[in-house]
Amino acid sequence: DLRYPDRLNCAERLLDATVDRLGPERPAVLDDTGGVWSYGLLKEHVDRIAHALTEDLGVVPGNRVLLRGPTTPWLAACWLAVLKAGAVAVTVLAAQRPHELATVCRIARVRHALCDARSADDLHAANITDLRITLYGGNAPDDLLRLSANKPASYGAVDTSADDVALIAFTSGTTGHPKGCVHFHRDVLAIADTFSARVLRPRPDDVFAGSPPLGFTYGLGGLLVFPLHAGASTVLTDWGGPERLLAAVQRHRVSVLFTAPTAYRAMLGALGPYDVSSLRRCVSAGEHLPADLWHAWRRATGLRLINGIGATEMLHVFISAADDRIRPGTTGLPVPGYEARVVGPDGAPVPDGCPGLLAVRGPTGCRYLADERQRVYVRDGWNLTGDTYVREPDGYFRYVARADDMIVSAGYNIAGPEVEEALLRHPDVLEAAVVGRPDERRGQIVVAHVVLREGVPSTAETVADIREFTKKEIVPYKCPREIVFLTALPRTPTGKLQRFRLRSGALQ
Ligand code: 3SK
Repeated sequence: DLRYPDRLNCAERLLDATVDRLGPERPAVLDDTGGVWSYGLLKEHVDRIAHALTEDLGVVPGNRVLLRGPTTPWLAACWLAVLKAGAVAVTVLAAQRPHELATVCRIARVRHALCDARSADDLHAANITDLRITLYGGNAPDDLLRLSANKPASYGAVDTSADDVALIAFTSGTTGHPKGCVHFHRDVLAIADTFSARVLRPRPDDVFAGSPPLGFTYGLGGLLVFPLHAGASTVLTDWGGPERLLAAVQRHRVSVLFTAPTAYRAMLGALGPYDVSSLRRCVSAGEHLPADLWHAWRRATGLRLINGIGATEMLHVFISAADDRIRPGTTGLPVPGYEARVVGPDGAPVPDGCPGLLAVRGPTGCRYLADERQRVYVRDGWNLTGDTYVREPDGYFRYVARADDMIVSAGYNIAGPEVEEALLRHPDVLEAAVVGRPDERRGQIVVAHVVLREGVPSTAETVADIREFTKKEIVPYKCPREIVFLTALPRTPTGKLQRFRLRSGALQ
């Protein structure tokens, strides 16, 4: 039942209600140094910080508060405290640069910033007027954790409305133009009551971990909201490559893993020495999951990856499947609570089996902050995510490409991801990204950008070999006309491919 009471503070529901239900002793948050906070201790820290925010920093309900720092238990505590105090959390990635931070603060009218002392330089360098910056985790006398240490251990959450704004999340901007997405208190609970409760189905004895940062709603949901909602534990630490994540899985006996296809591929190459037998749920989202990777993970671990598509605009995942409903090569079925369909340019549904634009609606949806692009994203109540999909006759949704990643060459429509999947089957190819490049004769030509596995020479012979290989895998008109070797693909801090940088040819 997704009807919520009119008055609702989601942080209180995630934290205080869980303490009431399961008691204060259960482990809530773990860090990578062996630190464990019980639910009782997490609540104490959150409540003391909420006191300091309101009594010392002058935060009042409705204020927008920027949160910036690496993934740590303290960042999570600050997020919960801001919401308990009735203020609005504006989440950014620790990697965002001064000019991006200034843009976010301007768009979201941010008044306060809580920043990990280690990430302070860029925020100071942004030189944002009327922004009160408070650091946490440092040695300054006015450090937030010092201010909060002597505050009362209990704070009565502000009685927010279910429709009050809880957070403003910025899209990672694969196009380079950030947009702020507004989400209400009820939205935060809705993602837990839909994808988490109906597809993931976590248990209180689960231990969550993963790579997406809390500044990305994929990480916020997967590594904070879902575990707290289930009364489970979560490992909050920064992603430091496949070995670090695998070591965390082994050390904390992680059972629920959230990451993206690129990371699953990287972990496959590093799996050997690690014991990952504690894993029972592995979620893949953020990018298209190729079927060959799904099968390789299954062979290596015995586990079926739970694929999903989500969006910052929708807050979290809205198409997915678990257990016997998983069909490799597809994203899955609409998450209970959401509806999805595939439409043509006029917004009318196209027949099953035909590609079109993915349209979705449900308990969460896009509300851009003061941005004209709202009218493009939401039409007739349906959110148009910008993905090209096919709906199969039995209701499964299959990803084709991002709508603007379709390449039209000599009159043929070519989906970049299909060519990438073929390239990835070549044993020397570690990563691949395919874009269309303007061409006088053909309109566009298919250009592949390839990261080779370690030790493979980037020679003309390798190009010829990969070309020959792809010709056997896909019809020749889809095969790359040009292959460019790169040492890494350009990605946003959340790991999304920046195709616009490849299209410009600037990286060659
Ligand atoms: O892929 C995304 O952009 C995303 C965003 C929010 C939540 C989940 C996902 C996968």
